[in-house]
Amino acid sequence: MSSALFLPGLPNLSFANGSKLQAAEAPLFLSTWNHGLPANSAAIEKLKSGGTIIDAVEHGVRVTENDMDNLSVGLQGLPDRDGITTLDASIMSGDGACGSVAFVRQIKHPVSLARKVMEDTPHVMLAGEGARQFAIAEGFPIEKEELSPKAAEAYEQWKKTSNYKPIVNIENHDTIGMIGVDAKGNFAGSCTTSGLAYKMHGRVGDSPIIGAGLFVDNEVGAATATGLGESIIRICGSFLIVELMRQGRTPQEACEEAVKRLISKSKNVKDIQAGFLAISKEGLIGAYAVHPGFNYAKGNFENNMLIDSKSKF
Ligand code: SD4
Repeated sequence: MSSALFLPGLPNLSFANGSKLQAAEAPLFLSTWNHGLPANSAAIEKLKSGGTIIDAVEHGVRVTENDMDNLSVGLQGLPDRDGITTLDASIMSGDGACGSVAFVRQIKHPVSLARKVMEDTPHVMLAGEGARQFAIAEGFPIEKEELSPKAAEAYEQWKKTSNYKPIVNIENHDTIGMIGVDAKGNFAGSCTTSGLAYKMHGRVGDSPIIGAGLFVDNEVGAATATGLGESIIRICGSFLIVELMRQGRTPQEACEEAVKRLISKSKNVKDIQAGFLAISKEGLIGAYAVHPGFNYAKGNFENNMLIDSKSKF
């Protein structure tokens, strides 16, 4: 028997670009890239065991933060130019509560620290040493500051040329952004990354910036982003998508418009990859990227599968 519940969504719709969107099942999670699959599974398990939607999106992406093979999320991620791994993360619920941490060191689960900022401080964002001090005060373990063997090897290679040039889909466009909705229509989202490899020390990307890497509003839906953070920040990508949905665009139309906007505000688009995911309160989903190669995981109580996003080029 089906355990999935259904949002009072719209029937299947077709759009001019040929994409077919389905009224989505709730609970439902969308997460960026291959690592979205295990993250979705953990989020679904969390809901099944009685957790809330915010518990689910936190626990989902903690799996990625823990994954030693992942070189773009968590402390095992590739370092900045100075050989230091610094992390960015955010979390948001559909009632407007949100928290984030940026440029934080030695914390294994920045998404959980972001949640503490949201719940236990009057602030939205803590950065750098202040975020680390807050983590210590909250009893988070402080990890040894050393690169994982894979990251150390990659950094040694990189130092031979010290050439910084993002490469579409290959270098490190692997942030995990997760958005989800429960059976009652409560939305939440999370986003966590070690940011661009070999970035300048102190650089912060889109992932911890509410409205850029993540935005959630129960009245409308949710959106998240992955890719070159600078290009996403410039257009307030996730906020833009949610606002376009508020004005009546479907999630797919909104993601496509955000990519169009991003392209119009960026130089050297051939070297820039960015991708967006969205869910509307009607239960529709959207996904779109600048270039081919962006995929995402869609999971509910019955299925969890990888889907290739459409792209502009
Ligand atoms: C950033 N958006 O820091 C992140 C990087 C990313 O996949 O998505 N990597 O700009």
